[in-house]
Amino acid sequence: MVQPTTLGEFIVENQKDFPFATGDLSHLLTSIRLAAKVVNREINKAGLADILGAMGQDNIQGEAQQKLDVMANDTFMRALRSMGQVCGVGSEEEEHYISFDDDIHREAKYVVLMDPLDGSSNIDVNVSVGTIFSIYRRITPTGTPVTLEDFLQPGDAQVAAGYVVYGSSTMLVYTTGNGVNGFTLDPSIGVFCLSHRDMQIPKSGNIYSVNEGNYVHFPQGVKEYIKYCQQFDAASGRPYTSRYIGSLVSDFHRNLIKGGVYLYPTGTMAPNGKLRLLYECNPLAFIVEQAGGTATNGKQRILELQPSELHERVPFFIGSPEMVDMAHAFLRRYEEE
Ligand code: AHM
Ligand code: MG
Repeated sequence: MVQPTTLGEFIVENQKDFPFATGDLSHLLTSIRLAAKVVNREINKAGLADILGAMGQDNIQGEAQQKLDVMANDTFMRALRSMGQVCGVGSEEEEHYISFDDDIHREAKYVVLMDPLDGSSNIDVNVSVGTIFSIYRRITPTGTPVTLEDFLQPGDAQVAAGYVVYGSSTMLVYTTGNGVNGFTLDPSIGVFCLSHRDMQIPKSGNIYSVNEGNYVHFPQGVKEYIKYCQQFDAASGRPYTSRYIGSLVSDFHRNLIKGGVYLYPTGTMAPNGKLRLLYECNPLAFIVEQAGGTATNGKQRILELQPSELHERVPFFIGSPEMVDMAHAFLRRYEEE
């Protein structure tokens, strides 16, 4: 029987492709892999914990039930702190960045930005959720405490990024700038196995993903693009299909595989959109570009934006390159009028 390549083997085999590799990044990815398995286990028993909670018990272990997004944050923080490669972490769950300020971690080269449990409002209804992460080399010298400047780097400076989707199966997808690879968790042995080698997003597709409840608040160019997606045109396969889970990682993952476009534009209710540049948009933008796709704020590449704050929001257009281009054409046309 042919043995699948495991994530652990893949990380080690590909370490040589990484410039200046000392093994630190490999160790860091190993911590993320471990935390992902722990979070996966907790999410899988969330429904059961609710039943026991409703029966007056706390949860299976008899502990008070912790909110899953807090649990995911704690789990990833602990895993990232447990090894010596990370000097600080910015998280959606934390107002300020966390500095790992001790003798060992001050010497570390990397900072991590993460959304530990994206789409967590979906857990109650058994819909897939995800973790998103982004890794940078620090700018400040090693041996000193990390500063905000280390986190506010443009996405082009990322050395690695990835996501975990806790879905009908659990997958970890990541890039270190040499293409995108996906690993599916085999729950029977607790190992991520290489299942999607060198992922490429189709140049075009027939899926558009947007929260159409916000339609009346969108810029005219976005409204017109949505109408274009809905119009009949046999040659280009329209109308497109509308698919919106409301869980960014899942919506992105589907479009990456099938081809499609995801939009979270500005709106009168959300002047900068909703999604966060540093730990939602940048990592997915790095992945999509590595897979041959495009990610912009409607005008500029996401990866070129200079962040100004940790929890900054930006409008987000991501997916198959020809579809994002077409959305841009509509934005430009209606901006000019
Ligand atoms: P969260 O980080 O608070 O979970 O919010 C991000 C989520 C994304 O997963 C999803 O794409 C988006 O919010 C959905 O927002 P909306 O409900 O406005 O469509
Ligand atoms: Mg989020």
